[in-house]
Amino acid sequence: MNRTGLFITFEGPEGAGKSTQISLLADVFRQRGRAVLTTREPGGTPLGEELRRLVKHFGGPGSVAPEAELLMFGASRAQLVRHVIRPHLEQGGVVLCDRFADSTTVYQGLARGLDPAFIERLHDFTLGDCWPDLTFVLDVSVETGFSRARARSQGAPVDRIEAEARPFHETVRQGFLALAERHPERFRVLDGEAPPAAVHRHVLECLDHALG
Ligand code: Z5A
Repeated sequence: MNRTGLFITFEGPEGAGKSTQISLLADVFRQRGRAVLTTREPGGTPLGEELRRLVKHFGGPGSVAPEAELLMFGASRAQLVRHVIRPHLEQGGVVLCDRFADSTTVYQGLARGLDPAFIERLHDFTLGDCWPDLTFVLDVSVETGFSRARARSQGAPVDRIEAEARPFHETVRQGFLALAERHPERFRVLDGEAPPAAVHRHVLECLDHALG
């Protein structure tokens, strides 16, 4: 892929503050005169948004098989990469994405227990070489994530995945930390429990350091 842009993703447990930080960072890039595109997974394209609704809220008869869930996330990502992310990067723009392939590695691989080797092959198929340049993991405890999410939804879990039990979300948190440790060149782990302005400052410090 011939690209001159910058691709940054934000990951972490639910309620970690990803959307908040993406919005703050997008403003900084705009002030610096960069063409910024913010997007999210699942979603970010008309097809992806349909898949998002299904994968989060499917309420028809029968549960969603983990294998089907994995492929829905993969389908949404394949579409997003080809129709949105790659074209913007090829034009030299900045892409800020709320979750990406690492969420699949952690949620479907570690927490759902699907075959990690197959997930790697799925990443090859859906992304090719379109991996992020930098990935921030905003680390928060499961309690903090739950209480932020529940405050927003006035007490009720808002989707199928959020409604999973506490050990599932603990596995997710530990999974992101382990992944970051395995790939220190791409990942930066930040304390997502700090106030939003402090997290934002750390994001900018990491970014300025990474970009020289
Ligand atoms: N999923 C998957 O299983 N496999 C995949 O491949 C992908 C995703 C891509 C998507 O749900 C679900 O799909 C997700 C993973 C799964 N399920 N779970 N769990 P989503 O997109 O609806 O939700 P989310 O990604 O989990 O994010 P979120 O809950 O919307 O939260 P957030 O974007 O990280 O946080 P926020 O919206 O910026 O902040 C949440 C609240 O906390 C809000 O009221 C803020 O004002 C507040 N906040 C933010 N930062 C702070 C700080 N620093 N201090 C205090 N309060 C804060």
